[in-house]
Amino acid sequence: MGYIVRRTWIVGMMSVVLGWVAVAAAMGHGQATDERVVVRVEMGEYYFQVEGHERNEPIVLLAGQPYEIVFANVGMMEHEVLIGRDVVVEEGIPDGYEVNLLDAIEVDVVGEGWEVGTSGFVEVELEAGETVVLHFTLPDEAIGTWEIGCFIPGHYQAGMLAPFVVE
Ligand SMILES: [Cu+2]
Repeated sequence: MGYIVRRTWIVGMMSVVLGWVAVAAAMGHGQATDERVVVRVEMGEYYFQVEGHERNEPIVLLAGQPYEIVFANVGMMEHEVLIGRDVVVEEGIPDGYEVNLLDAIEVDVVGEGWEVGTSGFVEVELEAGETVVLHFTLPDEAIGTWEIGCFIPGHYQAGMLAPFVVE
């Protein structure tokens, strides 16, 4: 397989997720649609970039909207994707987030003729040239400003991060 998914399994988290989904479905969303919206995020040295936007510009998603997020490493080096808040610093080096946005959300990893559903999704690692496709819907509880970052040593410090906004 072309990438590694690191996950933690949290007992009881599924009921929380199902609760969020029920609330999101009941409330409805002004701009969200039932159609899965495709967003391609390219990664390189040292940036995240959505088509039609500048490098490391904020990435904005809607709560309640089903998404297909395509992460494509178009760079020359390995990169990783984490989305969260509160950077963890280990011995002076940034090393991930205290809180991870997708940790309590059902995420389907799609590709190569197979599909995996998981919760407790923390991180994607992509070698140069690799792509991964994720399906997920963010709940209203996710509304706010997060950050997407790469914590391969030196990359975050080189500026490989961007605001990740859920509206
Ligand atoms: Cu990187």
